[in-house]
Amino acid sequence: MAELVHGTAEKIRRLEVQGARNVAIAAVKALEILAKETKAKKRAEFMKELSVAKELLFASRETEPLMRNAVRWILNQVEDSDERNVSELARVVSLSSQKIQKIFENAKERIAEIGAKRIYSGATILTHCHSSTVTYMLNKALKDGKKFRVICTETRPAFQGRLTAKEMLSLGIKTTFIVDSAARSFMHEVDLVMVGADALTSEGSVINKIGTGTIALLAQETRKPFYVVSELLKFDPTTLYGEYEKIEERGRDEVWKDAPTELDIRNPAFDVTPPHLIHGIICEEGIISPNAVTEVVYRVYPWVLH
Ligand code: RUB
Repeated sequence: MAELVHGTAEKIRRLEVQGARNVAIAAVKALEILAKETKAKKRAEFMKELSVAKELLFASRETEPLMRNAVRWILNQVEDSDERNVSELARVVSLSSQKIQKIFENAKERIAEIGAKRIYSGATILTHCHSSTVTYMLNKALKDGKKFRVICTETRPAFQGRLTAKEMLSLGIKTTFIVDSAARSFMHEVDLVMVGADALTSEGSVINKIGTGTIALLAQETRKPFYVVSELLKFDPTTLYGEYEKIEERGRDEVWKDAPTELDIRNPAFDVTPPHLIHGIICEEGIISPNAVTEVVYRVYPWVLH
């Protein structure tokens, strides 16, 4: 059974599935398949399979609390069930997986409705990396009749900005593509910065693709609003209890294949943007201050904190 989940974990690790939402959806779907195909006869055996799957998925990428919250929630639903029958437990996994995907879907819709209102005709929006939440919101603004332009950074080393640029073009949005280091040169053309998130911390910091923090500083320098577009379930509850959010460090080959072996190459996938650089977090509960994140998560998804 582990092989089934192993395949998904590998796709996540290799960035064949990228972006926090897509990663979380792939992970919960993998649990659903595991539940459908399990050969386990006893509850304990099935629980062991789920636990191994959880560890494999968690290890695929370090900075993905949305995936962790979702997987943990599904496992808790199974643990809380009194069922002994494996096929009934498998049903709990399927239903819970579908339920959490529905929560993601509703949040995405709500975020798009709220965020699209901040986009006005004639605006130029700078985004970094590829966030499905941001691109969906931009699509909604377009459907609402707004005419705007997008600037995408290429997002080295894995070039996720190309995904964003292609998606924008396919929607018919006027798009400019720049190298990451050109961001400062283009800030005077930007009206709004809108980026996604991988993790929200209890102190109101946001963790997103490497380079996001630099762009936030540029937005501050030029007094342009810097918005984070994110569902609340990207909150990492362990940060409330003192843990640091781990920043995934990826392989050197992504940065420079065949580089001199004695060269020290570092490749952090994400960086931290502190709350004082964030204008607002556009989430399913509205546009909130980064400092309000813990309270709002506690109100809407109290189970995340337990
Ligand atoms: C993707 C990235 C995205 C967030 C949000 O990094 O930083 O901005 O994950 O995406 P990577 P979404 O390509 O390394 O996964 O809004 O789709 O959850």
